[in-house]
Formats: sequence, C-alpha cells, structure tokens
Amino acid sequence: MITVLGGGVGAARYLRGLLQVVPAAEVTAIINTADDTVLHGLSISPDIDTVIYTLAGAIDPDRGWGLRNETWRAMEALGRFAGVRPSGSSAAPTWFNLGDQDLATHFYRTARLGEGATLTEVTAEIARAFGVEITLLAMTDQRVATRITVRGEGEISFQEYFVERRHSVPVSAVRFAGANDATMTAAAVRALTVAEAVVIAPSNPLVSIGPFRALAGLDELLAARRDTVSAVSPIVGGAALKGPADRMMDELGFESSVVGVARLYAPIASALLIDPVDAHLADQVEAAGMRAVVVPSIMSTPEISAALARASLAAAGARR
Ligand code: FO1
Repeated sequence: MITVLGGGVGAARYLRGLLQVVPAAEVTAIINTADDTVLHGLSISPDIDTVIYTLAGAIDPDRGWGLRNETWRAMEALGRFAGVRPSGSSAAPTWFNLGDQDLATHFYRTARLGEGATLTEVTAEIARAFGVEITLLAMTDQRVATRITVRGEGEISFQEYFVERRHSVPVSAVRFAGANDATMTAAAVRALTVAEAVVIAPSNPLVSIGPFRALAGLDELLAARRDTVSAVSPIVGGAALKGPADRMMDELGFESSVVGVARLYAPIASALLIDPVDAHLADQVEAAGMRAVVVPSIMSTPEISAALARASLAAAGARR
C-alpha cells in the first residue's frame, strides 16, 4: 500500500498521476481538513472535495475547485438577502461560491455528520458516490481549524484569508486551533504505519501539511520510517505551483525555495523531489538533510505526472 499526505489541488493532481502507476486499491490518501469551514450551516471540506472531484474527472478544470458544468442559481438567489441582513449578521454570505451541484455534496456531508457519522465515514461515502476507488481518509475526525493572523488586521479563518481576501494580505502567523486536543484517526495511523511508502504531495508545507504535523505523533511516526518517506516540492523556481505557499513562506520567515521546503521536511522525509529548474539547489537541499531527486514536477501532462509519481515511489524505496 502507498499512503499519500496532502491538501487540495496539489494532492489531487499528484494522486491522478499516481493512479497511472499504482492500482487504486493499493492507494490511501489522507487529506488535510483544517481548511474546512461551516457556511449557511453546511459543513464544507474543500480539500477532500477537490481530491474526490478531481479523481472522479468531475472537477472544473479552470478553477481547480468545484464541479464542472456548474450552475450558480442558489448563489444568485442569496443576493436577495444582502439588503435586509441586519448589520453584524453573517447570514447569506456570497464571498464563498457554492455551485448548485456542489451544494448537494455539502447537504449530504452535513446531514450525515448530524446523524453522528464521522468525517472519515462520510468522506468514504462521498468518494464512493463519485466512483473514486482509492481509500480516502480525513486527517482527523475532530475539528482543527487553520487561523491566519493578517498583519494590521488580526486573526481570521483560513477561507476568509484564502477566498475572501484572495490570499493577497500579509500573514504574520498561522496556528491550528484544536490541534492539541485532536488525534489522527486510527485508520490514518494504520495507513501511515503499514504503507510500503509514504509520499508527501506537492501541497503547501505550512497550511496543508502543517496541520498534520500539529497532531500529536505524526512527526514521530514519519521520522521513525523516514527512509521510506519522500516529498514532492510544491515550490518550483521559487514560486508556488498554485496558491500562496511562496509568499506565505517568505512572510513567515522560511526561504521560499526547495531549500526552505527541505529544511521543513528533513525531520520526516528522506528525499525531496525537485524540478530541473532547481537542480542548481540540489547541494543545498542535501545540506539541509534531504536527498535531492531531480525530476520534472510541473504536472502538465499525464506522462510527466506518471513519471513524477514513479520517481517519488522509487525515492521512498517502493519497488514498482
Ligand atoms: N476558492 C476560491 O478561490 N473561491 C471560491 O469561491 C471557492 C469556493 C469553494 C467552494 C467549495 C470548495 O470545495 C472549494 C472552494 N474553493 C474556492 C477552493 C478552496 O477554498 C481553496 O482552494 C482551498 O481551501 C485551498 O486548498
């Protein structure tokens, strides 16, 4: 079994490549849940849904989130309430776009959680409904929430930062509320223990992988099997493949480069996959304590994605 840790788009695209190389029945992905939010009373798990929709071939390819051929009638209808909402009320927010079909996923998740199902159970059900065959696990079944401190403004939720502020405001701190009281699920611990190889997907090291590492035991678990853990750098040529990882690393005092990524991951992974544009930094990656594996990492074609997946498995010592 191969176990992958990651967040949204980076994990989804990496997994799509991995599935060209490894049968779905042998893949487990554990997904960040600290981006999760509640809006309109609905439980929304963006990273889990991005992975499910991508693997189902149902993702909107341009946005990278939500469903393709989506309609927005419910969002348009919400606009009616903007003029009557009392000041101080957060009812009927329209800054976070929920498509009509996407809403059905949130209705289902919210109803099942309300019936007492765990997020892990509901995630498996939603994956099955979309025909996704890998084992998909939530990072934890308890609530962990990424909180972002914006310079000059104070603390806001991850989605307020990412979507409402379009991740264009300066960040001075990040914390994972609830992480001290949360635990990895038993299924996640098992998947990380018995896997032949563990791969950290090209996700934001601070806000997609950071929440995993805030859970008790995760770093120790990976450190104990470090030789069979590889990571794919989400930073290529100093820039994030997607999202604000580069700026955020800079703002929080980490070098925004494969070297900065290597310094973060060295305690838990032995090899870092870096793109040829960063080959000149291989020595510095090694000095930071990780073996540098140079391989094209921008997953622009199925062939490149499959080759990246193969290289990440080989780097983690998997025989494929
Ligand atoms: N990202 C946006 O930039 N704008 C949106 O309105 C938005 C809505 C949305 C709805 C459901 C969903 O599953 C994801 C959504 N995303 C949206 C993406 C998402 O919030 C972020 O990409 C991730 O949280 C970062 O990994």
